[in-house]
Amino acid sequence: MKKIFLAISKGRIMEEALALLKKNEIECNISPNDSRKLIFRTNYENLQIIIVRASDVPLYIESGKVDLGIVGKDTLLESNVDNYFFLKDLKIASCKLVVAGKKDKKLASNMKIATKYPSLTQDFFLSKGIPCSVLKLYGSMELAAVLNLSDAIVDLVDTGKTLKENGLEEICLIDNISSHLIVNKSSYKLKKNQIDKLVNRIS
Ligand code: PRT
Ligand code: MG
Repeated sequence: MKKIFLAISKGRIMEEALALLKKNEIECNISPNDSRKLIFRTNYENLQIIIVRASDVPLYIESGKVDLGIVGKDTLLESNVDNYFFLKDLKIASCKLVVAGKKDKKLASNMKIATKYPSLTQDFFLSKGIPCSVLKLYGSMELAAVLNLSDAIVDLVDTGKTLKENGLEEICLIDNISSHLIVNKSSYKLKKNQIDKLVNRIS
């Protein structure tokens, strides 16, 4: 039986993904929460779990070094990687991708948008026929809108608390987001039976 490598995004996706696997009786031999290891053996056949930064998952899958990935749809929309197949919407780490700004802000031509998703932001505004300029930031997009560094932001919203506490509001929805299970295209050809069996197991 061939080894199967599954990359899981660090942070909140990891928490929910490990819980989902556990519910289906798949567990790491050592808990990734209590260890500095990066590769974990599991109790399921030849499955090994790798914990990586969310935005690195698409590259690991593209390279084929890792067969499967659990990654946010936001990260997939932003990446330009495409040699993977979508296997399943795991419906975990759900949130919304939105344009947000100060009260009563509307979408308008030549807005300056702060975001950690420059590529999908450009695609979204282009699809609306609204030209915009994008400011790539790495943390706390909300601050950019509050300080008028940008006219609006493109960011993820879960409870809405962060927007509210900073006096911001949703302007429009771009997409509903959750974590997807994806597979490298050649891995799927080579290990189809093993992968299908694993996917069916994760219900
Ligand atoms: O370093 P990087 O931020 O890329 O990754 P990370 O290791 O910090 O991971 P983490 O934990 O931030 O997880 C990122 C992934 O979780 C995203 O790619 C999404 O697919 C998913 N996810 C789900 C979220 C949220 N919900 C979410 N609410 N990622 C981030 N947020 C942030 C949002 O950016 C905002 O700052 O939470 C804040 C809003 O939350 P509410 O509840 O106040 O609305
Ligand atoms: Mg984060």
